[in-house]
Amino acid sequence: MTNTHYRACHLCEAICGLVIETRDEKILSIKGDKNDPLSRGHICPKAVALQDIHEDADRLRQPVQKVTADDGSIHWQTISWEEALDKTAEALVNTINQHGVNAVGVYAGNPSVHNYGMMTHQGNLFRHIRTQNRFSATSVDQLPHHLTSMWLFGHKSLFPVPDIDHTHYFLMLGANPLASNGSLWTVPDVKKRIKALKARGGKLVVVDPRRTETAELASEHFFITPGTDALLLLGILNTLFAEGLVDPGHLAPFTTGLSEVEQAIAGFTAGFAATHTGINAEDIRRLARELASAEAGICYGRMGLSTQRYGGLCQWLIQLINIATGNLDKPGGSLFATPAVDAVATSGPGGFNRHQSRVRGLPEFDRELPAAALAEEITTPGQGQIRALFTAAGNPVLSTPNGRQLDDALEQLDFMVSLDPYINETTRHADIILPPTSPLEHDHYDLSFHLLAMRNTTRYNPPVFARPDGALHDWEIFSELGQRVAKGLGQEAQPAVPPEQIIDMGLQAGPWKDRGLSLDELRKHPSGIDLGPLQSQLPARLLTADKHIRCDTPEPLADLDRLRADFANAETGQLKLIGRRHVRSNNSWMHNYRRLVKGRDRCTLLMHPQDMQARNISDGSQVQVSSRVGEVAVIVQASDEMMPGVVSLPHGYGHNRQGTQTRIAQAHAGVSCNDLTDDHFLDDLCGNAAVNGVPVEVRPGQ
Ligand SMILES: Nc1nc2c(c(=O)[nH]1)N[C@H]1C(S)=C(S)[C@@H](COP(=O)(O)OP(=O)(O)OC[C@H]3O[C@@H](n4cnc5c(=O)[nH]c(N)nc54)[C@H](O)[C@@H]3O)O[C@H]1N2
Ligand SMILES: Nc1nc2c(c(=O)[nH]1)N[C@H]1C(S)=C(S)[C@@H](COP(=O)(O)OP(=O)(O)OC[C@H]3O[C@@H](n4cnc5c(=O)[nH]c(N)nc54)[C@H](O)[C@@H]3O)O[C@H]1N2
Ligand code: SF4
Ligand SMILES: [Mo]
Repeated sequence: MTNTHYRACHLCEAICGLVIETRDEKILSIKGDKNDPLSRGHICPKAVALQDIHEDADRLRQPVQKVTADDGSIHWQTISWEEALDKTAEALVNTINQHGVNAVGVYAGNPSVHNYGMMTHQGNLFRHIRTQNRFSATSVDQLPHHLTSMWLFGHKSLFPVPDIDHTHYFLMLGANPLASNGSLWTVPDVKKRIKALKARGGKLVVVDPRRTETAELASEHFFITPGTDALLLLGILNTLFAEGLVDPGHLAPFTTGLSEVEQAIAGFTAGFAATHTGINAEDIRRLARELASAEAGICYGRMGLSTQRYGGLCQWLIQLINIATGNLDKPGGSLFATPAVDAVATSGPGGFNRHQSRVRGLPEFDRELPAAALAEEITTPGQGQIRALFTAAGNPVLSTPNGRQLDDALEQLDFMVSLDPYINETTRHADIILPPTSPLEHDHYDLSFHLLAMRNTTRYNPPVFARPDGALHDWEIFSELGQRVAKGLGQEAQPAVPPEQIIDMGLQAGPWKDRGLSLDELRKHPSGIDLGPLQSQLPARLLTADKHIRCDTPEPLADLDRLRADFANAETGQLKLIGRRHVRSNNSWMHNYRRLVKGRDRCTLLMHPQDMQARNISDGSQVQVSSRVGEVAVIVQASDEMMPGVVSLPHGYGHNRQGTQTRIAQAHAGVSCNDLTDDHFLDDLCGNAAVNGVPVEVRPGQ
């Protein structure tokens, strides 16, 4: 019998609604759900990968344990869940008893936020391991946004969301939604929305060192020297002040500190920005004027700004510009979403620098340390050294700076366990791998992404397939381990309330409870329920103590000194490496699906012909790319999409390592960009990795 299932795609932040047809255990088709009020039928080529993930022969279905033979050879032995959970808990408890809680390290990766059971239940385990050595992909990603939101709006997850459907002017920096489908901005079908913006006479301006797919669609594109965006944003803000264009509008009664900011940034003129960014001063002033005079406008920046040397300053300045132009909390500007289950209401506001990493003294954020410090915390002896590591849904060997160093460090651990469906570059170092059910075997609710969505909607999906006998969901694995570790440590375990019950309670207590929302109600609307466009809601939504926005944040203001000093003696002429995303790929783990990897090699170095000529490099040849920490050999592709002086390499490749079991990925191995990125090249303000703007050299291959 043919069945029709409605299901969100969980692979990226666009959370597209899908219609999946099945017959018995077979998937017949995966299509976009036209009735989904958010995605309106949109999908990208990755949606079909849900079937490939589900059916992948390399995906583990049973826990495995590493067995090393006398001759040193390694094989993975299937073990029962009971044994795997008991052994894992025992190793964690022993480590804690012998060396203290900080001897256990934890790394949580990106899919954790796309899988709501992991979010609701990781605390069931982690509350018993109160280690300071917690790490996640946040510090290779959106850390500056959390800090900005905490500083300005009183909560780490109150993110202003660009209201693209109603805006007239969009200044977009360091983001490529045509490839990424949007980030910290859930915006399915972004291409159509950009076209609509232009069709109604609006303007999209893209600032990016590469003329990206999004830039091609823009009304105007500016190349910018990587890592100089803070100067551009300061030049814009400075112009707004200098030309009397600052008008916070309805924010004025509860916004303070703008005049202190005005004084602090006085030297950072458009002229100063022009000398370093590559954008001329008059253009910078024009951008400021256009944004200020637009009926409603947006300033938004993403990975290219978040993961560079001044990510914290950049994200803070972006919000100051939105505030100063009166575009925050305004339809057509950037607004806060009102999710039906409001994770903001039920989570702590976040904290910063309350403790520091042991070896390098890097600041904590929200009880997590920068991922760039993970390797040294494993390899540096002393009290608090990490001896056992728990990774969940992460591949830090390919995702964090100086990945080779981490790759080596993981071998030094006494014990490692990974909650992951694959034996990949990271999990190959584990002693035990605990594979969860396939995504289609568990239910789904977007706990994170409704908070970031450009329209308020809500949707719940039951599982598409029943889980195989004995298989465990991610949340159950956390729960089971939590119980065992608690017992071993003589603590009380948390009861395992299924995630859907938590959602049901959240819906009934949430901001839309008057609409009668509950899990039962959502089950009646499989394509989701539309709750309408984003609404203006300040100052009520602010979580600052006095419901004010204080713009003169001490930390970023102090960081201006670093910026000033760095650019007073900035080196020029050095090639800079930036990243690149492609719509058929996703971070490090979607290269094992034939339909997605087919076609030409995507792990190539893009370089401007001028830079190639200067180095005697010919198109399509192999080149050596080197940085302070490493070197890779890769095929170069001549491209006038690149700003001269800038080269681009995607991340998430480098699959040709011994002992991994991802056969298709190995055949499309590529090289890891993070073998070049530097664990000491950070945004010193936040501790976030600067994977963009890394100084490199490129020379012809041997
Ligand atoms: N140079 C450079 N580095 C980057 C970036 C960049 O732009 N440039 N981007 C950064 C960003 S934005 C991010 S988010 C990080 C990502 O960094 P990570 O989160 O560390 O890496 P992923 O590649 O997302 O790996 C996800 C892992 O989760 C597993 N997995 C997938 N689904 C599930 C599931 O449902 N349950 C469990 N338990 N496991 C699952 C996969 O098998 C894989 O091992 O990379 C960062 N690194
Ligand atoms: N297809 C696909 N989709 C994805 C992902 C994926 O890997 N593949 N990953 C998902 C994840 S985890 C995330 S966080 C999002 C990221 O979403 P986005 O941030 O939209 O994605 P990126 O393609 O990394 O865009 C960053 C842009 O910044 C530019 N850039 C680099 N350095 C600089 C700089 O110094 N200044 C400026 N102005 N620009 C710079 C790059 O050229 C690039 O175009 O995408 C998500 N969606
Ligand atoms: S854009 Fe593609 S990967 Fe992202 S949610 Fe939609 S279908 Fe999935
Ligand atoms: Mo990310």
